[in-house]
Amino acid sequence: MPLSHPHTQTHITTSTQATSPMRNLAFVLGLALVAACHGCPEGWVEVEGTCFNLEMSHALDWTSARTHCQDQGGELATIKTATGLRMVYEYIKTYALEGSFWVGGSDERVEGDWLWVNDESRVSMGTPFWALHNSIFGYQNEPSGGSDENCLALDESRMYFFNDEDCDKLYHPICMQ
Ligand SMILES: [Ca+2]
Ligand SMILES: [Ca+2]
Repeated sequence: MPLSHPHTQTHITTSTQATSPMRNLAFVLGLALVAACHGCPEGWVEVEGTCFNLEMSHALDWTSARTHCQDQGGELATIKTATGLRMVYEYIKTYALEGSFWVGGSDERVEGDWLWVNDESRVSMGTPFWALHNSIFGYQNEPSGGSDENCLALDESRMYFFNDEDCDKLYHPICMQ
């Protein structure tokens, strides 16, 4: 009877069950959705501590969109950080929402002086907020509409970056509370 070397008596452990990548993905998405809903009413999404509602059932001109939000005790949304804009973009893409959105920025009072209507603070200009457009001077940031475009939209055709638009266009309000 041959003696076996003690070091050869290794126990082969059975390989652990391969975890499904799809299951992992579902788990991560589930966490993200739970996080998105935390602290906000159902159907609203938390963006940097504020609850936003992207109102897909309404398409209104900017002034009516603002009134609609105020009627719910809120205001058209303010987006002051790149992170906040990114979160709204991710939400739009995650839920495959279509159309452009009104947010609470305006230069109606003084052309070119963009203010958030909620607190009258200045809207940050340039990248990374405002969309690019091709002009005779090459690519430049919006706004480019002058006195014809005085309301702030997240423009579907511009990857949801900021664009000044004609306030009479009918877009979905993004309300905040
Ligand atoms: Ca303007
Ligand atoms: Ca424009």
